[in-house]
Amino acid sequence: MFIEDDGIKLVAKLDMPAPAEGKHPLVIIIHGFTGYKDEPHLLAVSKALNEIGCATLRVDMYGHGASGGEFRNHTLYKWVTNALTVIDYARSLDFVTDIYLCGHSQGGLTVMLAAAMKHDAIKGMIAMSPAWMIPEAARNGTLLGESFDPEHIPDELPAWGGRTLGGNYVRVAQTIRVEEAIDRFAGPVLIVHGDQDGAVPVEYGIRAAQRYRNSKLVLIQGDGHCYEHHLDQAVKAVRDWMKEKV
Ligand code: FER
Repeated sequence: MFIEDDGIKLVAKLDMPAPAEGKHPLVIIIHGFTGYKDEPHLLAVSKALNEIGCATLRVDMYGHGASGGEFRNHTLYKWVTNALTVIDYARSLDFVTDIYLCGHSQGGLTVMLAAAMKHDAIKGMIAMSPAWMIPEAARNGTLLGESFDPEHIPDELPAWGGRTLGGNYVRVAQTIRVEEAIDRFAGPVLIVHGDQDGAVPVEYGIRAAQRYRNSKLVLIQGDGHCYEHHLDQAVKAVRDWMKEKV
């Protein structure tokens, strides 16, 4: 199925808990940069949440997976407005009680920003390896392992896997102040981060957990960006945290 955001089709998958009857909390799950909704770590989180009575809604964001838009044209503003649209879609479903957000990496940054904007509609948030260094790195000219002049941003940057990213991605990212967003969300937050993450340094997970007013931090020892080694531990952290809420 898809959710339409101003003419862009966002492909999404809604998974219900068993039994499906009655009302349930819903967790919106958002992938990272170059990711998609069916990545193994997202499927594992989704399944675990279904098992404890939560519905899940995994969404391909602008320019990613099967959704509309070109990768090179995606920006954090587009992802954030996508997230706001998906939240409104979730609010329109009559089986939904509380809405939670869960995002991985750039999706983690996206849910941090969206939770701040819609804090009255979001019960809680899970940020997995949240890539909230992106705005700072864009201001410093050090994104994607490349250096550039942050005052003279190239029109195109090489991204992972032979992809090309438009310079407007950087221009948008430079304007975002994540600390302000953190301070605008007072609900419960779970941060999960592998301490060997090579894409997003674990210090960012630690600093986010310190700054959120109501947070829990789970560090996964010896694990990387997508929980390649201890996915079971990352999933357990999400399940245990969520189980206390439902
Ligand atoms: C970067 C490092 C990490 C970056 C993006 C990420 C755009 C995001 C990772 C992810 O979402 O998995 O330099 O630049």
